[in-house]
Amino acid sequence: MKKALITGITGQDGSYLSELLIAKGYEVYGLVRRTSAGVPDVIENLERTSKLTLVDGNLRDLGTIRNALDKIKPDEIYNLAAQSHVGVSFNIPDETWEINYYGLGRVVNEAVKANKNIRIYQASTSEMFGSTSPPQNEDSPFNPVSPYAESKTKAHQDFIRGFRERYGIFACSGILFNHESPRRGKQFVTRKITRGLARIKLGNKEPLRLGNLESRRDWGFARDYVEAMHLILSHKKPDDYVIATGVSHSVRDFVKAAAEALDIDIIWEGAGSKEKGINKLTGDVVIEIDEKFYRPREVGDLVGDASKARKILGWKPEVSFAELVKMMIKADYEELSRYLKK
Ligand code: NAP
Ligand code: G4F
Repeated sequence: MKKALITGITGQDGSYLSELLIAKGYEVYGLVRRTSAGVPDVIENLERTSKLTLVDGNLRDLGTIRNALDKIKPDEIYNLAAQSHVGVSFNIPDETWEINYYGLGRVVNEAVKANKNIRIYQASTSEMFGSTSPPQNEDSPFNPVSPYAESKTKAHQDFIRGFRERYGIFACSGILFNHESPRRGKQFVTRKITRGLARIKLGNKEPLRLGNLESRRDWGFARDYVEAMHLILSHKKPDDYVIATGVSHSVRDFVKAAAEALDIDIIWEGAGSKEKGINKLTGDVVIEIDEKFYRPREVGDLVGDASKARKILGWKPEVSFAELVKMMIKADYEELSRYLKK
């Protein structure tokens, strides 16, 4: 039975990947750092039913990584742990570099010392393309514009591509474009919108405050994307792959689709930071712009060209943008209905 160690198991992708690897018969281990929030229910349940094993650790702490590798002796490592919020990375650049760059360095160095045949997956990102015009593929230049994107780019170049080319290590990057789900962190824009509008539909009068409505992202469904992670590590040759849907939408498009799924008709008034989204039926302001969510530097448009993954791995996305928005709205509406009724 193959053993996989997942860092970042408590995050959105960590939970879907755990479920996938367990279903494929892997022995799954997760590195978790202690936080006041504890582990999410989905991971707690998998651990309680002995489907996975959690090990204390932190990407900032070399000894904990060494101990985990010593104890588990994994065949594969999926490095999903990161300070993953782009906007926040402008406020905490050192912490971002410490986890995203040096953290990967610790994992790769220790993993290779323990087993030179180990397979390593790194959660790289479309943010690495930054200001490069879309569509972006594996040959597009990296032009990162945030501390998050810079740390991920250098981590990929030094410890994934670098180690692969210099030492023949089986190290791969999935260059994943944005992927979302009902398990998406609440501080990312899609989940913030689906929760905010669901709450408004349930009677809350507080407007939802957002930043830049014009930026465009290529949004897919997280469960489809963890399939790609596994396909990348299972291929005979280590390589890097763009994973994306090939279609981009603006944040405004996401708001419109989410509102439509809740039968809220929004009309827009004003411009720039004075713009407001108004519920046509009630006249209530439902969307306001708050400049605090603007970023010092913004990535305007990301559209991935995943033809290489399609051709070599046979991967393709299964869930469309419209289906994704509806799925997220349904989950948040149902969850908030239960919570607000208590
Ligand atoms: P996420 O929900 O924010 O999860 C991040 C995970 O990293 C959490 O489990 C977190 O643990 C863990 N973590 C943070 N700092 C750590 C540390 N010092 N030591 C150990 N664990 C630490 O992220 P996600 O959306 O699942 O994304 C997974 C990975 O893919 C990330 O590396 C992200 O940068 C990358 N990525 C994501 C997307 C996307 O659209 N989702 C696209 C491209 C790339 P806590 O629970 O303790 O906070
Ligand atoms: O949802 P976001 O915070 O995601 P972002 O910055 O694209 O990063 C996510 O995807 C990356 C892949 O490209 C991952 F690597 C990264 O780890 C993360 O998962 O913001 C999306 C867009 C941005 O342009 C942002 O400026 O939405 C805009 N936005 C507008 N209002 C907002 C808000 N973003 C957030 N988080 N909150 C807002 O109120």
